[in-house]
Amino acid sequence: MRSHLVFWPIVAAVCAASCARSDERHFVLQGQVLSIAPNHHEATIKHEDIQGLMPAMTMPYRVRDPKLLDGLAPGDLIKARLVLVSNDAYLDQVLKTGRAPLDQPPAEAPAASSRFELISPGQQVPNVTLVDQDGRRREFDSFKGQTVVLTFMYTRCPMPTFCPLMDRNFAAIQTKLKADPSLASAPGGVQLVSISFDPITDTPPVLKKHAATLGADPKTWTFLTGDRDEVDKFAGRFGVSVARVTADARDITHNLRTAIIDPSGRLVKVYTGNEWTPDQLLADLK
Ligand SMILES: [Cu+2]
Repeated sequence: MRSHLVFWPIVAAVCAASCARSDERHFVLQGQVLSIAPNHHEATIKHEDIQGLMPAMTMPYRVRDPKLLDGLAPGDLIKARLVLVSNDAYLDQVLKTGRAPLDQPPAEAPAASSRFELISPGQQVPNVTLVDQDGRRREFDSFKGQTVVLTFMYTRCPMPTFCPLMDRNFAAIQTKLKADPSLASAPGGVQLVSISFDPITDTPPVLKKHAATLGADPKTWTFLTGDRDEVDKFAGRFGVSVARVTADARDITHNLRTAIIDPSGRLVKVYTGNEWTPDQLLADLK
């Protein structure tokens, strides 16, 4: 996967030919349907490289029109148009091109979530030594005394509905915290923590720049990374599954988890995926 800076010109070339609206980007997705959500709003697709966007990976894709997934079943091969807008991504023009037997998942590479024991609400979150956006060593335990809202991300994530959405949600939470003194005065205050599971790219200077781009106030919102295996292990205990399936260590397939941790360091709640909103999380904080 290339950085945004590198793939923008490619995208611009693709868009010049095909973009209906200036803020839309279109890509060709080809792959195999692994599963379809019962409401037909989402399908998990194992897809080939998406030229100019991301390497081959398996992940869920939404459709705006559930009828597009009618008649499809796991195993079907499809070709579709992937539409990216500034804060959304969805498939349209879904075409079935064939069928193939489903691969069994490789037994030697279980998902991180099954390799690490999940922490349950009420349990103590384990400590881990990380490094912050200023390059300082940071124990996760040092956030004790504050209510922590924690998420996992990486800065090169190309899907607007994944990591960039977590960033936008955290930015919205930061704004609302500042506007609502009752929240800011919660015991110890509220600390936002974003941990990158891509330490190869997300060095402290990269995280610092990313934080500045998002308008993150270093007093309220900390960016961390660390040893890759340590981060995977820590993230895995919240249910984050990170897979690096290709030879290029920077290619990452992952899911999303966001957690609230109380000032004593106990897990309060874990949000799955990208379905939660800043308002829901703030209501839970209260
Ligand atoms: Cu991501």
